[in-house]
Amino acid sequence: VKLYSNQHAVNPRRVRMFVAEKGIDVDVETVEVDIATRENRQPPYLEVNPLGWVPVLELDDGTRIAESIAICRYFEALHPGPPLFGGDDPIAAAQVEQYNRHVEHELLMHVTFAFRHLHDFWKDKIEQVPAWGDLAKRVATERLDWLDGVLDGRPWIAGAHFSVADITALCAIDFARISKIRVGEREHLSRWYAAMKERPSYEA
Ligand SMILES: N[C@@H](CCC(=O)N[C@@H](CS)C(=O)NCC(=O)O)C(=O)O
Repeated sequence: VKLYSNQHAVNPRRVRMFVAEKGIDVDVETVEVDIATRENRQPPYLEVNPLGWVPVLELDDGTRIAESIAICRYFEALHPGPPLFGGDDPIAAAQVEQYNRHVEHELLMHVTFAFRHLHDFWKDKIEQVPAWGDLAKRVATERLDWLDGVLDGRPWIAGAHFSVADITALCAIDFARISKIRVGEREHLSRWYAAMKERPSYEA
């Protein structure tokens, strides 16, 4: 299988961390796609993903999966252990889904908007709306307070067990640094972040 990826980008890292956490022994050939030169927005990459995003997983039969959580779910179905989507327990699965979506929509999305609308990397590449970036940065910072509260009294975001929600949050938080949004003194988030850094998947 091939993974169309970018080593600096946040969403491909989610997939790499997921694969590392699973300990999957699968031969994934990484194809680096250069976002800086807009390679992802031109043919032939647009045939791989007409939306121009990475990551995309391409199976040996040519099937493409072009959404990071869909890729993770594919690997989860093939390799159920350790369960990173809550496993067979309906409540645990619902909690993981809830928190992963909360982290995606409340934190990662705003971190992404802050980067896209404020950082020089995107200058002359996309239409930047700085006021949108400022607002997104403020919201992302507030969401770190929310996440600090979530982690009060529990080791991982969805509860007792490490899950894909932790991977999404870690990737969002590391990616936020480029926009000068940081964990700072938040007690529970700091403890969780230190634990995340200890995991071998952190280097993925
Ligand atoms: N929801 C998609 C989002 C993918 C996405 O935002 N990818 C970014 C990199 S992290 C990208 O390809 N950006 C290139 C661009 O905007 O041109 C997923 O999770 O797979």
